[in-house]
Amino acid sequence: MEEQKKRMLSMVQPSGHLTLGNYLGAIRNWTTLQDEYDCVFALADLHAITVRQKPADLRRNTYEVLAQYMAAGLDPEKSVLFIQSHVAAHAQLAWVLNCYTMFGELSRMTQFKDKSRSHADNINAGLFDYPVLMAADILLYQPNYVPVGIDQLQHIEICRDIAQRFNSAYSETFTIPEPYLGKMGGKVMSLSEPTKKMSKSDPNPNGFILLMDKPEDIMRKFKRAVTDSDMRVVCREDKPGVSNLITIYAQATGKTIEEVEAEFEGKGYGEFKPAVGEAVVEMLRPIREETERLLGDKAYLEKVYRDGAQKAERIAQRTLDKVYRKVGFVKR
Ligand code: ATP
Ligand code: LTN
Repeated sequence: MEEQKKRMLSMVQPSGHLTLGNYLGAIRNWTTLQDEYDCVFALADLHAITVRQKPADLRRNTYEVLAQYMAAGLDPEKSVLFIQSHVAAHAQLAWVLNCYTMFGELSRMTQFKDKSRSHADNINAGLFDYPVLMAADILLYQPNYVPVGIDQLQHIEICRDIAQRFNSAYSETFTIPEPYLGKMGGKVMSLSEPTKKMSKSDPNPNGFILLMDKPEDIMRKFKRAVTDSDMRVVCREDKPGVSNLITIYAQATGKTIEEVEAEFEGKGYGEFKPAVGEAVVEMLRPIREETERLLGDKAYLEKVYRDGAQKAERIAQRTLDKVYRKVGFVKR
């Protein structure tokens, strides 16, 4: 008997251009999982509007991120690729789950606290409710694993709590998902403030590398990256800037941390930083070129997201029907 593959699901918000952090922390790991798992990957546009988006930018970024998913190696023949707002069940299940989520637990979410600080003029209910929509995204597809970066672990935890609460109030309804962390790249740090994560919504563009950045911009940002005055290329807790660059270089070249340290033993940052820049330029070049090619073929991108939505809807609707039945809604 053929063993059924385990399922994986993850999403990225099309709230800006993707960074090296999104790539190393998320998408690159996903591409290696496609054969082993039954994979579902989506663009979380419903989540993106929890902070203000210009409509034209949101639309363009959604196409761009879809193209980048594919350019990075996600294959629509193997994985389900779709746009969250195309599958109504996400918003529908989120409403039901809202009624099984406590105000107190949502108040403790660090992302909510951080974003309330950075968007103090727009602390809307969607921002507060974000983890519940994310729980719906996940639970609809009954995945075993959710590959994310470290920053999202708290949201996976609350998703598990909500699922368990629902399962014990009714009967087994949801698979309880596990987070899945890649070996490296769990957290790529900002180049300008290496104690903060690299983030596409950082107002300082020197802090992040975008997948679409031009080679000369990538080189400049790495040359300017914040390090320290001790010139040794070693990975150590009190050297967050250098440690971050070593990890990035290791990932771009496939070397281990020890190999990188040995390679730059006795050499200073003047040699190390441009080497990191070049390695990243070469890693990203094919992705940038393929993204540009795909963006020129809108008809193909549209076919991919339409087919994806159809497949996703079939899975999601089955779970939503079950939930509606269990809570006591009358069948239409
Ligand atoms: P924003 O800055 O708008 O909050 P973001 O850049 O943090 O966005 P998300 O869309 O929230 O990106 O995240 C998409 C995926 O990329 C998630 O799985 C997240 O954990 C991962 N990720 C984001 N930034 C990093 C990072 N610096 N290092 C590792 N993984 C990251
Ligand atoms: N909150 C996530 C994006 C996201 C997600 C999801 C990730 C939305 N829904 C479901 C995994 C599963 C983020 O900002 N990284």
